[in-house]
Amino acid sequence: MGQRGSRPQPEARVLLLGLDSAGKSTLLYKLKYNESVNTVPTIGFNVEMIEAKKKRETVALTVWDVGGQNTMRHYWKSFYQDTAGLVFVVDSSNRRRLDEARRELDHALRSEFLQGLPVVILANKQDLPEAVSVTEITERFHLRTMSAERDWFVQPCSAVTGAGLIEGFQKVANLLKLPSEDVQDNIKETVQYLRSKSVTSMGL
Ligand SMILES: Nc1nc2c(ncn2[C@@H]2O[C@H](COP(=O)(O)OP(=O)(O)OP(=O)(O)O)[C@@H](O)[C@H]2O)c(=O)[nH]1
Ligand SMILES: [Mg+2]
Repeated sequence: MGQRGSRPQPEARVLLLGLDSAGKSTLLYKLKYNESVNTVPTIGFNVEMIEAKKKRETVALTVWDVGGQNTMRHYWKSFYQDTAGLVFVVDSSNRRRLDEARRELDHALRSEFLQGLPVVILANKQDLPEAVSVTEITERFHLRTMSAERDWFVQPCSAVTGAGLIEGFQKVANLLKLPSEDVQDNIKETVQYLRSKSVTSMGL
């Protein structure tokens, strides 16, 4: 991109959070490589670059997938700065953990770095018969009360079939505000560094 004097491709950072086993890494690999990968719990983070349309432009999204186990949640805040949009993944088949997921989302959204940012909730594992609906997730997460603070959207999806994944990331690309040029330059530098080292994941 950025050929023949055209503006460089816009860049934005998207943070992928959710409880352990929600399906974050599975869906990121499905989206990026269209492959079903047997994941292990993420102790650290994975990072992948994907593209999405924003109006008439193509935006490069740097997606940071941070482990969701209890001990990992403590590190989530180190990834907040310069984030333009949040994608929060929920295991829709695990009704028992919906309140825990909601609490963790509420806690993250209280951070000053995430004020006003759009959040797309991916209601994952919709391929399973016990999956709860978008309506139930909207109610259980009290999302309607959040409307004054930020844009939000609930997208049903399945990391196994791939259904709904592109739509979810398309939605966050549409809702997010592109960061300042300085932040975009920082993102580019980070991406170049990661590429030069062939790093797509790192332990913490
Ligand atoms: N049926 C079904 N299983 C899924 C889906 N997405 C993920 N899984 C399974 O859920 C388990 C956990 O998936 P991961 O992608 O490792 O979950 P994670 O959110 O990255 O978990 P942490 O790295 O611990 O935070 C794996 O066994 C996946 O195969 C889905 O959409 N449907
Ligand atoms: Mg993971």
